[in-house]
Amino acid sequence: GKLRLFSSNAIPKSININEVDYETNEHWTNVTPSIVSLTDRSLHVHESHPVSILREMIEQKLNSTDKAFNIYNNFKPVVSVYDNFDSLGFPEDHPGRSKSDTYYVNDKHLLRTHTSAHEMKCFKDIKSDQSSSNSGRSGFLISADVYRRDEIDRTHYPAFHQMEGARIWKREKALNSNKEPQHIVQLRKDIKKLGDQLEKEETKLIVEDDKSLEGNPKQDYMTELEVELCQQHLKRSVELVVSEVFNQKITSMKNSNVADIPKELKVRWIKAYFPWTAPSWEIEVWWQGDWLEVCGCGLVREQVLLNSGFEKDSTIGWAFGLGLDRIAMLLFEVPDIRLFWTMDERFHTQFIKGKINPFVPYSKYPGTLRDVSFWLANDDNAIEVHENDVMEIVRNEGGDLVESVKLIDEFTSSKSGKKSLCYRINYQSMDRNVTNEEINEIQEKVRDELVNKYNVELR
Ligand code: FA5
Ligand code: MG
Repeated sequence: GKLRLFSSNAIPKSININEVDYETNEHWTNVTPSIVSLTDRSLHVHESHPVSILREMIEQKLNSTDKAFNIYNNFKPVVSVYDNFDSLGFPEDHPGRSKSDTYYVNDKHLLRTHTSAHEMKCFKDIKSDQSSSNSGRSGFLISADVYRRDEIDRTHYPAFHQMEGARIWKREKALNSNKEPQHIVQLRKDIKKLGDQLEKEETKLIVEDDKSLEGNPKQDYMTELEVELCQQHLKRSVELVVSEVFNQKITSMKNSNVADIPKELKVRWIKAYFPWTAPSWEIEVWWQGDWLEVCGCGLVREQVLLNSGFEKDSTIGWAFGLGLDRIAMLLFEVPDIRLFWTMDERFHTQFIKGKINPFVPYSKYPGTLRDVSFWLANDDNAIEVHENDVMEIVRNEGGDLVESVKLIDEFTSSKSGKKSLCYRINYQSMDRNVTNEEINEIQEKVRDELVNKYNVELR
């Protein structure tokens, strides 16, 4: 859905985020006060927050065998355009870069859209540990809040959480042809350890894996054997995370005598594309009748390793990026992603560090529907904008009272050639009753803003 924009609203000269002042840029700045207010919450490090409980569970599992991973949980959300996109080889015209999908602070800074923005920094840390012969670790886990302009509903929120993981191996040339190089020997050992751990879980994974690399080619600098082993290590590591998390859920269901306990865990590997990994995959988990997209991953492109200071041909490795919120919603039976951001104690007091228990709704408040219909301007000076811009107005005025926004009617008048749109907004609070007066006031502001920013003609 595209709408037409006339004037852009006034933006302040500078914006303060996490105690830093950023100069704004009239062509780029599109962060809003309601988004900025999320940037200092750091929910993923609040001990008893579901997202944090999940994060710790995964960190512990992955570091349980050989403590290979450095852990980073305190990176701030404003990053450079270079770190978020360029360093990872995103082409200039990649849609992820557009203002309709990404929150820009100015032309050089944005709210990270993924935790991959910190890969280079963390690879550099490993490299400098190696150089100082601080034996060091060979991987990292980064958890953080990430931001994307998106629609609003029960499972979509403009902020969510990811965990990035990576492992590398230093390559060694074989000393003689009878012996495999040390890193191959090491990889085989590491894979075996993961396999042994997976075997121990009570509910075993049933894995569907199309291993063909057709349309998902390997990098030239790696041998076929390296690709095969690195891929196995990556997939077994991600499977271990999935297995751990879902087995803990199944155990907690057994303890509370839930009837509908799954007897097996189906997962599937699908080919994917990311600019900084090759080959690349995504994993999905079958849960209560749906495939849940959990994680994207792949073998790290050598260019990223070179950008991070590793010598040519010296290193191979993998990376993954896992979405935490949807898994946390499922583990803790949280019906609406906005609950993670509520300030209501009745939500937060229900959870404790290290434990999975289902959320008990503390009360249900009715929603209130309001429609807004308008004619779009039909003028040569109009500027095209994305439907997300409309979502933004509603979100700005209504904040977390907005449960959903749906386009319910759309037609073009045969007489005037003008287009009419009707959006239905559901106002609903997770934690209190909202009054009609309050909603009318918000709805009035939404209508005003639509006129101010888009020059629409209200119906
Ligand atoms: C990425 O963000 C890549 N950075 C992942 C990656 C890392 C690939 C390292 C390769 C190497 P993607 O946009 O698919 O990819 O998001 C990754 C995961 O985040 C998804 O699988 C999903 O679980 C979660 N996710 C994505 N968008 C949302 C959203 N709007 N709300 C909640 N979770 C989301
Ligand atoms: Mg995806």
